[in-house]
Amino acid sequence: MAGTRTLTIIKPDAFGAGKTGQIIAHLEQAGFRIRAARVLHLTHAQAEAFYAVHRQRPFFAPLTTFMTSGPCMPMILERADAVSTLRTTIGATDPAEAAANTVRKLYAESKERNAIHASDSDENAEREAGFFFAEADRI
Ligand code: 3AN
Repeated sequence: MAGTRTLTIIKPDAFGAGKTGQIIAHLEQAGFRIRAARVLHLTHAQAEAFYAVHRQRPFFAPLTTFMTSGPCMPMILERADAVSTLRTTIGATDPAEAAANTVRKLYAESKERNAIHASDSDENAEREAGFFFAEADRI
């Protein structure tokens, strides 16, 4: 059965551009409720650990540089069928390919600076939630 929680990150481009409020409103209107949230500026070591699965990809260095370029905002979100619904809500990795009214279509600049992260499986949602939040930080 699909899980009810997922992990999102409002990335440094969107956070720095002051789009956080609009993105959270979009997520809440899609039925998500915030169960944990924080603001932090990732170190390179943290960004490399978070994206370790992409270590061999050509975009790994620019991705970790971008993710450490300013503060970001990880959140645990809850609703039914959380992982797949959030993936649909944020849209394709490249905003040029994202469907109308998705977060990336509305707020992302490019495939590299694409406003928001969302876990791609229940297993990764649990791992990524644990990366940013202790049990005591969640409601
Ligand atoms: P998504 O964020 O849509 O799940 P992933 O997990 O394939 O996409 O990639 C993680 C992040 O790496 C993306 N959010 C994007 O910022 C970056 N990325 C992915 N593919 C590329 C690419 N071909 N060129 C540049 N950056 C990329």
